[in-house]
Amino acid sequence: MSDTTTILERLGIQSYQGGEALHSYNPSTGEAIAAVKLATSSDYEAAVAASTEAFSRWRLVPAPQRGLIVREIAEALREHKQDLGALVSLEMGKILQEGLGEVQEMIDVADFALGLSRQLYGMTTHSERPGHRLYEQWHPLGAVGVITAFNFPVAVWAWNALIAAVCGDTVIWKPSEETPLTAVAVHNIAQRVLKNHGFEGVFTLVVGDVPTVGEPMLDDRRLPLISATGSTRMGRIVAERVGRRLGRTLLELGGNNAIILMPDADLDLALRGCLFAAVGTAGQRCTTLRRLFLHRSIADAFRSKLKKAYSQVRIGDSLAAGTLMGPLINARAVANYEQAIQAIRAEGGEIVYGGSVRGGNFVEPTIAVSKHDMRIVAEEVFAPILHTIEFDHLDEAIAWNNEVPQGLSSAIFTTNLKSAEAFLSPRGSDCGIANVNMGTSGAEIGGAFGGEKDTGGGRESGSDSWKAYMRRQTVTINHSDALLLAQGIEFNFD
Ligand code: UN1
Repeated sequence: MSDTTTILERLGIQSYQGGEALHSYNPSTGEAIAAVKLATSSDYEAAVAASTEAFSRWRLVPAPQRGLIVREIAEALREHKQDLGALVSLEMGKILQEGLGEVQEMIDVADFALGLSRQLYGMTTHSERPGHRLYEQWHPLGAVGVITAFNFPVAVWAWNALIAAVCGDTVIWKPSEETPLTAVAVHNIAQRVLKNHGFEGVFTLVVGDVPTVGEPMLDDRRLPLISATGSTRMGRIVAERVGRRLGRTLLELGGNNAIILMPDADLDLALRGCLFAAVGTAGQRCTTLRRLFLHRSIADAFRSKLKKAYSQVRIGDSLAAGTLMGPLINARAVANYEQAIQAIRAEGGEIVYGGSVRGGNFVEPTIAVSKHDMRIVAEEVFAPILHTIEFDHLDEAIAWNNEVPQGLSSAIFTTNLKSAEAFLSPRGSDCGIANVNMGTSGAEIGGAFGGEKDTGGGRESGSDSWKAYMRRQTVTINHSDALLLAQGIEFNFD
């Protein structure tokens, strides 16, 4: 496809011709797009060496100056937004609007990181001793390992890398093996800026497999923090292995997100919110709406509206104009979709819309009528399958919202203040994200992003998530002439 060639050329990507190559496939067509050199163990070692060398200098650059370099990266991303967005769409399969949105998310984080570079505040408090000053300061942590997933192949790297960079860390990036090209493109863009400042090693990219790159990262004491996005299964392995060496982890794992639809809700608003949250990115966001709790009094009517809306979702090539839902990432994802459909039927659920594979990696967005306690309902299936579940009382819906192992995102649609506040109260949603009158996905970067329980507990992107990338140092300075001990201890030796 000549369009593809032009995009790759403009982004400076040349297909690798050698033996140890990783091929990237367009999930819409199954065709190979280009190949990338697969990293060896010595490539990994070289990346860690470059990263730790760069850290020894980067940590001494004042944070606001680091911010200015990140600002240049933001400018470079702005220049390449169209091509990068198209490449994300081509390689990952999300529609172009969402591909562009993902690049915008990187730009937004870069802008946030620039401001943050002047706001890495430490607090000061009053010492109990006269002539003493007590305060906290935040120092860079070191070379940080960032492992990203295919579904947000570049934005999640930016959440981590651009914040870590203003904090004074360097970053070693292991992207998903499904999406190496977007990683190479983004890395090259950032690299051109860093090179101008003599800081190439601040970001290193290692496109490699789990045994050669992923596992060594987990065991590598030179990487004080591993930030990983992916399945709960993967997160458990990361937490255990990194925990064994008492390293830090920042985990952003599976979600099983729900919306509670109250009878007093604005149903047109809710329809739009549910549609984007359930069908957007073909159900492959960690924030995708998977469970819709419908108040019994409006359940049938809303399900009919939803089915009508689903019938208007055009499924097709991710880059084609008018497509609202692209393909799943690969054949394994399609098989998981089919298994989940079977499991729903086997457990007594009913498929009332969709449920079939269209060919290739394309599947139909699916609506099921399910029960809250079906086993399959507790699982995160990375596909556009929406369980609709009827409830009678808000308390019951909140309990069901919370009963799954995951705890990422949640929402309620209501015009009743009391219902909204109950959902947000300590007896309400147990998730890291709780929305009112909007869907579960599409969070802004300014908030802290992440969730509880099997979602891993990490927070990334906005707010004070930066603290995860720094080490805190508590400092006490004695500017008196006496050596006073805290807690009033006397310790005299003559
Ligand atoms: C993810 O799916 O891993 O809130 C991240 C959202 C996006 C990020 C999703 N801003 O849906």
